[in-house]
Amino acid sequence: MDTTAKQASYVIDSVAKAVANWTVDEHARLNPQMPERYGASWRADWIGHTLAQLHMLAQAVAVRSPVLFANSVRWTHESFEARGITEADLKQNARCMREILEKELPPAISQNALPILDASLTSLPVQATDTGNQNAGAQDAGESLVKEVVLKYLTAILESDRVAAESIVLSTLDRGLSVPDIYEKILSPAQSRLGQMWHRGEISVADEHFGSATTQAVMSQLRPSFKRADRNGRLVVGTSTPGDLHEIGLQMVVDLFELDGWGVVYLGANTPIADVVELLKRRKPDLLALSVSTALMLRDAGELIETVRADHDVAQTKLLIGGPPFRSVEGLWRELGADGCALTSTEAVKVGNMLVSV
Ligand code: B12
Repeated sequence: MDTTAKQASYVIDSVAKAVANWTVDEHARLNPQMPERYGASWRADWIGHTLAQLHMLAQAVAVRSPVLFANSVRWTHESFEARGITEADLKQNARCMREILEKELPPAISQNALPILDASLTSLPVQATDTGNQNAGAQDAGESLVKEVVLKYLTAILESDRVAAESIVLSTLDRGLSVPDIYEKILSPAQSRLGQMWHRGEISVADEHFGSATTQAVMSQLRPSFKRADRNGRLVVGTSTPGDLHEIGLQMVVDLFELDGWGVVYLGANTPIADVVELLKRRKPDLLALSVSTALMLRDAGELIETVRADHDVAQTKLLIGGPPFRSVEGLWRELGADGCALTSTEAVKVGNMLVSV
């Protein structure tokens, strides 16, 4: 990561609370009918939204990506419009935020942030979204089986029926699907679909939690049917950044490395950077697989990579990165200093093998 951009990013985060309050004050001054339109919690709600935008702007500044911020703004608008919040108000809020940032930030900082904010207010072309691989597998022979199973699995989840959900997926083993197929064509698209429904306010957080817990239970039950290749002597450590609570994508990735014959040290979600480095020193893996589940974790991912690179004991560890933000912003993994990037778990194993063979 560029040092100046990174510093600007931290400054934006540190002033975010104050800027969010001033932005909402200004927004309400220009639109006195806000309390009436958005109800008793209007102020807290808009401060929450503005804060979220500022934190995302900070991440986009750190990795110097207007596309990242524009995608996030568009993504937020989709969700807010589904909840009755108008595009006009969201744009007005963004304009007020811009005004405050321009007034309050030192020019050395604002020159990193304002062009990124401005690009989102104009018609910046948006690249692919991060809604996940919902159509994975649609083109092959098992297409109709896969579609049917995803639908039945989601229905069982929405009915809170864990036993039915588990047996729907586990029975596909007898119908010829492999574990990687089940991960990529059933569980992964089902999780993405749950995310989309939650984003649009169609299901509750509880439904999403139930679905994710069920997916993890299914994955554990698939382990006895793993057909592992002979051990190849390679070792991968799988981790995510501090504060990242998503673990399903990373778990899929490391499971497929295991099937390919690799030894796996899976750290799961939310691992402190110092502890990752200490483990790398102790285990000396061939590969570090770093999962970044949302754009809000990008700067920490960059910090983790920089810390690994700065420690001469582990600096040479090959570093593979992946997760939803890399689907929508080309070249982002290079900006963070990784050696390679993959968008799915099957691709992760291919790229991982390539990285350690050179
Ligand atoms: C389940 C879920 C959660 C659960 C996670 C539970 C768990 N035990 O894992 C919980 C409730 C904790 C959660 C919280 C949040 N979430 Co969430 N979550 C999801 C959801 C619905 C599914 C994630 C998932 O399991 N996907 C399935 C896996 C298989 O897909 P994947 O992660 O993309 O992984 C694949 C690839 O990316 C790749 N990959 C992944 N890791 C790696 C690593 C390497 C090395 C490689 C090579 C490849 C690779 O391979 C995987 C397999 O193909 C997604 C929606 C979605 N579209 O994915 C939102 C989503 C990721 N969450 C989102 C958000 C915003 C949040 C919150 C900020 C919400 C909030 N306001 O609190 C918090 C953040 C909490 C935190 N600090 O981390 C957003 C991110 C948006 C963005 N622009 O960045 C999403 C996209 C939902 C949305 N509607 O906007 N979430």
